[in-house]
Amino acid sequence: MMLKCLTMAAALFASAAAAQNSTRSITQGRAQTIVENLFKCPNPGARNQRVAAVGRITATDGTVWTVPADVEFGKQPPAADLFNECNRKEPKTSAEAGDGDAPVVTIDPDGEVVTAWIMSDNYFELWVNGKLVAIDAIPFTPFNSAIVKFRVRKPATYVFKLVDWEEVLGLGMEKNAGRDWHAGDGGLVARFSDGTVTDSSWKAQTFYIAPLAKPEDVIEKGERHDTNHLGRIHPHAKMPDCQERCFAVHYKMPDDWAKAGFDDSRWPRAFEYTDEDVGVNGMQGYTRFPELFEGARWIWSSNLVFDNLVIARKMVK
Ligand SMILES: [Ca+2]
Ligand SMILES: [Ca+2]
Ligand SMILES: [Ca+2]
Repeated sequence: MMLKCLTMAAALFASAAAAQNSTRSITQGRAQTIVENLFKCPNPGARNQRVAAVGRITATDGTVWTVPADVEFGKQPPAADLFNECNRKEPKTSAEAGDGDAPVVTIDPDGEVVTAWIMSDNYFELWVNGKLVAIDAIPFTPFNSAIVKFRVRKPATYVFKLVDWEEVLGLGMEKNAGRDWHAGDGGLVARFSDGTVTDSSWKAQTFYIAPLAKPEDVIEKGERHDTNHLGRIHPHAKMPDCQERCFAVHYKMPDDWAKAGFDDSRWPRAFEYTDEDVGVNGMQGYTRFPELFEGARWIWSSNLVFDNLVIARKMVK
């Protein structure tokens, strides 16, 4: 009897913990700015410059969230540039780009060296087996791309933390397409020299969803945080007109999300997107180098517009 009680208690505790992970936390309105701008572009001639601010907002359940995300930007040097107008690194071809003088980050001294070419809308961090390997050089815009090298033993787990940055903190909106209140969109494309490419074989989970007319627009199906009925890409995504009164839904990231041992088996698969879905005009860090990204697909969670903080994971053999 005692054993049975203990087993039941353990089962209850486990299900409570599982429920906790997928419990939504709801905020409404604009966050308070805590960092005015993470990044200042040293080239005034670079196009499409936006302020990369960070905010803080308290949810109805008392949880305090950092928006658009807690990031490591500035805590170590950024990744080497493939293309970066702010650093006037603008090679015209893959041959001219070379290897970008990227340093090799060692995870395993007896491992193989892997090179990665990465472009994200807007911000990425690359973690390999739980170790931070690369930080995007530009958190919001101009759009840039990176060359990253690391030494690792296989199998290894590649993990991206991805942020679709925002101008209206806490609400996932920006000035765009002639509108003051426009929901921006995300995207990641990467190819690795070991043959790994971003595609739907990756897992992708979303942790911050906005702007929403109502929190119920996020429908939970197991570990899916589904907003597909709102439209998944521009121009099909429905722009809510709630503006300052819009809601956001947040989920706590599991503590070990970057680690190889984290169980992502119940996470949704990554969704693939086309160049047109993402809108690659103006993304020369990608369009100039078709050879470097050959075979790689743009990926994100199921909603390219409303999902603003995404973790993408892939175990590589
Ligand atoms: Ca970037
Ligand atoms: Ca967005
Ligand atoms: Ca974006």
